[in-house]
Amino acid sequence: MSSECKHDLRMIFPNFQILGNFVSATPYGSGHINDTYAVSVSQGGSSMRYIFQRINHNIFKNPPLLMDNISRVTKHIHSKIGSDPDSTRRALYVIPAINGKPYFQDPDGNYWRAYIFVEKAKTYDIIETCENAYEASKAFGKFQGELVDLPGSRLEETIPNFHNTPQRYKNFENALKADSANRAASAKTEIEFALSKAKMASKLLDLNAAGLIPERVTHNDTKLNNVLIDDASGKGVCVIDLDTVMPGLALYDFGDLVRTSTSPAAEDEKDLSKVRMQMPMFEALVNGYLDGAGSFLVKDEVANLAFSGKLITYEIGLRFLTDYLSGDVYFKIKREGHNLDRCRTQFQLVRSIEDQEDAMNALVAKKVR
Ligand code: ADP
Ligand code: GN1
Ligand code: MG
Repeated sequence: MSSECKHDLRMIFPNFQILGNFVSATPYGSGHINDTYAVSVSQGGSSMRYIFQRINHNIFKNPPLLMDNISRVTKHIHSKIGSDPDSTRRALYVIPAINGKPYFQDPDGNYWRAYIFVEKAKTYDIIETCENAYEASKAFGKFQGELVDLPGSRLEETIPNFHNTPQRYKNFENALKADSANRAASAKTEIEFALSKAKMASKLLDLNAAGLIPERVTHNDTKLNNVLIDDASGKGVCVIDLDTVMPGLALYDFGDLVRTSTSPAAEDEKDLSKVRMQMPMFEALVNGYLDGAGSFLVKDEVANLAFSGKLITYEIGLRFLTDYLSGDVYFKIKREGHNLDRCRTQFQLVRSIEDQEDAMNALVAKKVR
């Protein structure tokens, strides 16, 4: 087993329908949830890579149902792409296990899946250019559009209430009350900020309950590093990380794009003066999203594009704060106080969005006039 790998991928590999010999495995990417590996395989004299992932089953309680969602979604998108020679780069392609299932369960109870590795493309942890913002947003908008006619029953909710902000707020209140890791005293400013913004938590759910914005099939985790950008063309090539594709609101997806693609700072940046909502990036996101999703969006979705950015940034900030208060039980961390650092950038970005919200709304209104 490679010394950097927590798991023995050589033992997992033969359980999937891949012809060829295992060569090596290395931990890959910067996701906060699953264990991801790039696996090199020798096939007919050339080297091929695959993505292997151990699904985090503490977080996703029912991996077989989750993989059923992903199989349905990827097959549907592939049926639209058709025989394009680049098809296995344009949508994730699930490699079946030897037993025909879209996953393999190892003797320790871990669930594994394998995807074709999308080569000649990369993910960005920090936004670099307006073009990338435009392309990422267009790709996620298009992804939502491709799933408008997904046949069959409602997708399984892989994490119930995932973007239910009032519920996320309650979870924060409970963690604060319990203060199980004895950390509340070290997060006073952030706790006060979280409490002061509670009022906005229910706005999108209220609009949904009033019949003004519809439930759709949405991605729900549209952070910038969940879309692959083509190295040569700079175009969005493939939407990845489909664990949370399920019923949701379109604005959850746009909001998370604003959260992750308008600030020039890392999600865990310690220097908060670097964190800010940049209007040219927001404009690129709006343009990309309207070009990608465009025609199916209703009036109240468009009118809340800027607000969704503020709300989702607040919501993820609440989740980081909750996890910090609970002793880091959810998000992977690399240093002490990591979740508090992440929370601080989110709340700083909420402030920056608030400062510019009128201008953001005016920009959107001008586009759709
Ligand atoms: P997590 O849920 O932990 O965020 P992801 O599914 O987003 O896991 O995968 C982590 C990283 O692995 C991604 O950000 C991306 O860089 C890379 N990755 C995932 N799937 C593929 C793929 N099929 N081809 C190339 N890279 C991929
Ligand atoms: C997680 O899996 P990843 O790293 O793409 C999280 C998102 C958060 C994000 C914050 C299933 O996303 O909801 O917004 O971290 N995914 C899950 O960076 O909780
Ligand atoms: Mg991810």
